Amino acid sequence: PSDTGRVLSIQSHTVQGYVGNKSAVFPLQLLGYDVDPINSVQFSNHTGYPTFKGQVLNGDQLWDLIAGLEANDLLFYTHLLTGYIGSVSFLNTILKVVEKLRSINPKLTYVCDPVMGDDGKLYVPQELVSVYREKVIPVASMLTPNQFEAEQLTGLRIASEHDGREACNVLHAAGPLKVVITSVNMDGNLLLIGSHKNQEGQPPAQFKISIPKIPAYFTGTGDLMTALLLGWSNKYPDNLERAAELAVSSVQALLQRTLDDYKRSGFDCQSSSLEIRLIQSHDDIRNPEVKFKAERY
Ligand code: ATP
Ligand code: PLP
Ligand code: PXL
Repeated sequence: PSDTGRVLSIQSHTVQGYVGNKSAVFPLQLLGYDVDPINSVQFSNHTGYPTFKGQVLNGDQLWDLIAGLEANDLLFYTHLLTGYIGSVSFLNTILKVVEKLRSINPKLTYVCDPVMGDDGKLYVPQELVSVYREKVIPVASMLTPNQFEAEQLTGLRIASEHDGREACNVLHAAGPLKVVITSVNMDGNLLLIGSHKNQEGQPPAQFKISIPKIPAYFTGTGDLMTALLLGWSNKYPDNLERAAELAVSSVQALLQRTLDDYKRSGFDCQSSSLEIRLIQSHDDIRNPEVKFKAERY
């Protein structure tokens, strides 16, 4: 429990636009963290554009960077953050990284966004699902799946709030003390469901935050959300509700600014995914006004 930390963030880099490390590093720095990014890919832009170019880091190349840090005694981290991972071999190397970092700091917090898909569709190879389920979830401290990912990991269908809470229970049983299902579609709106297992043998403290759905599609918001949840839950280690309120409030202020900005320029916001106005939202990240409140179950 501390106000700051040193985060190793293994995520995508895009030259243009904000996904992966581009949407996680700046906010964490604004919240006072030292962030060391490893870029799992370097692409021209995110993959939702008509085309993209660039390079993919493989597991051996990731391990090479870790070995370089270790050789200079530079492997002390308080947090590891991972997002979109495209292959089983890279994910297996991440598991080696977790083990290595914990051998140096047994208290390392591993925040895992198990990015696999959305809206009923996988966008990673099917084999990744079982690696996440069997090997990654057990070593994660905090997990931030969306509805589809929570379903993939638990085998449950999430059709109600009750199902969402049950999925959190199943995920806790596999390891992580903190679980946030970042969005569940409910009657056209979004619901965030949070769950914090404080004490062994006790049921977890659970809550929800209702979020009106903005009629547009954004890219990189999941990565931003997980980074903010890491940042705030480290500052409020016993209050996941508070951390989630702060994170959601920042994201919503940023999305509103993004939408307003596109509209001002006469852009048709339904026609394609919007690039978030991350830098312009620095005040909303540093000092969010809490407009979205958690309701306890
Ligand atoms: P991942 O695949 O990285 O696990 P995800 O699919 O949950 O993430 P998003 O669906 O982008 O990521 O949602 C992350 C957060 O962004 C949500 O909790 C919500 O607060 C916000 N958000 C995203 N899109 C919208 C939208 N159209 N309207 C309102 N809020 C949104
Ligand atoms: N589409 C593709 C092809 C992706 O690789 C990703 C990666 O995470 C996404 C969509 C998801 O973006 P988000 O994290 O905003 O849900
Ligand atoms: O936001 C997730 C993400 C991560 N990495 C790359 C992406 C995306 C979303 O499109 O293209 C390369």
